[in-house]
Amino acid sequence: LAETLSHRGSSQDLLVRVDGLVLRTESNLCTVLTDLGERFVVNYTRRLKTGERVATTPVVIGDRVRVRLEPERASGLVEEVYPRRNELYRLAPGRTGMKDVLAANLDSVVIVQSLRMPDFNASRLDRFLAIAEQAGIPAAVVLNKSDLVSQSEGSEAAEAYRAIGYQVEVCSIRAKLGVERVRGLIKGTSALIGPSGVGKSTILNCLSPKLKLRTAEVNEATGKGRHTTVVSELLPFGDLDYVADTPGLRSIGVVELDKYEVASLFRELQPLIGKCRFADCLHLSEPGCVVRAAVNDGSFSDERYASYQRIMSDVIQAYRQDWETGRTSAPFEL
Ligand SMILES: Nc1nc2c(ncn2[C@@H]2O[C@H](COP(=O)(O)OP(=O)(O)OP(=O)(O)O)[C@@H](O)[C@H]2O)c(=O)[nH]1
Ligand SMILES: [Mg+2]
Ligand SMILES: [Zn+2]
Repeated sequence: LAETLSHRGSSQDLLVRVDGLVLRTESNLCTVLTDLGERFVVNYTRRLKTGERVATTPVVIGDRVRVRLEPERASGLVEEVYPRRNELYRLAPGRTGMKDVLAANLDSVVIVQSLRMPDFNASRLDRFLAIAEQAGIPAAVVLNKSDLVSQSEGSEAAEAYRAIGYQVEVCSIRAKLGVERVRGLIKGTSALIGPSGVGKSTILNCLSPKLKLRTAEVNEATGKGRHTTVVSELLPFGDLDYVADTPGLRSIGVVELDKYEVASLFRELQPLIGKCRFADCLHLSEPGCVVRAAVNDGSFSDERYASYQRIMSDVIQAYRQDWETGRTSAPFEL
């Protein structure tokens, strides 16, 4: 009997199980665009284990999923998240040690910063670049609001990062300068990420006016954004592409990173890896260190080295915390 039932059920199953792309997630609902072009808002279960390091949510934008639709298609459930090609993640805010996955299966990430309001901050940009490197997703940089600074200020910041090998576009959406060069950065499935108030939603509205995303003035007194976008959403862009508008991020910390891997997040250090006198060199104060030699001869900038030291100190602190809370049993050594 069971066999007949499951057999009879299977022809129906074909009709009610569909594959699709996650466009948006909110609490435990997500919007899925099926391969047949229909949109459904369906549930997913948060299978969060405690005590173990896990992600804050099991389903993110960009995920490919299989959905089971209930009869009449009134509701549905994500049955399976297909393996991810890549994932962009940061350390979840708070002292959780958890991984906050921002998006999956991206072809590129566009890191948006403003030159003023909020002010450009190289160390913050370096953290965004670091998580993109860790994810192995090609990153480009947009420096917006060039109308608020001198031309030399914009080009100086841009040149520093171009020299490392990143594509950098300086633009002003307000003055309509550089808009098309920014459009050129969005190919395949991309995500715009950055702090609040830098103009991510304004950029997308300018490139695709029908989107009508909500934007808001930054706080005049503090120069900080107001966290206007609250949910990440993957939006159809052009005929074939998708682009995500995401909420401004207050903090970017690395997670699931070993202290020996920090250098690999700095593109200009990649050719130097393995060339120090000691194989376990952390490039802090060891003798015969080629990274510190690069700082001394100016080929690795002081600002980028300062960013390296900050990320290293986070990694060491996280390791110490894991060791104290019993998450790792490996002996602690600096
Ligand atoms: N001066 C100037 N202001 C701009 C420019 N681009 C955007 N803005 C303004 O910056 C403010 C913030 O823009 P949003 O698009 O809301 O910023 P966001 O990055 O989406 O911010 P969150 O959604 O909070 O993460 C708005 O008042 C925009 O009009 C620009 O090129 N120059
Ligand atoms: Mg926004
Ligand atoms: Zn070294």
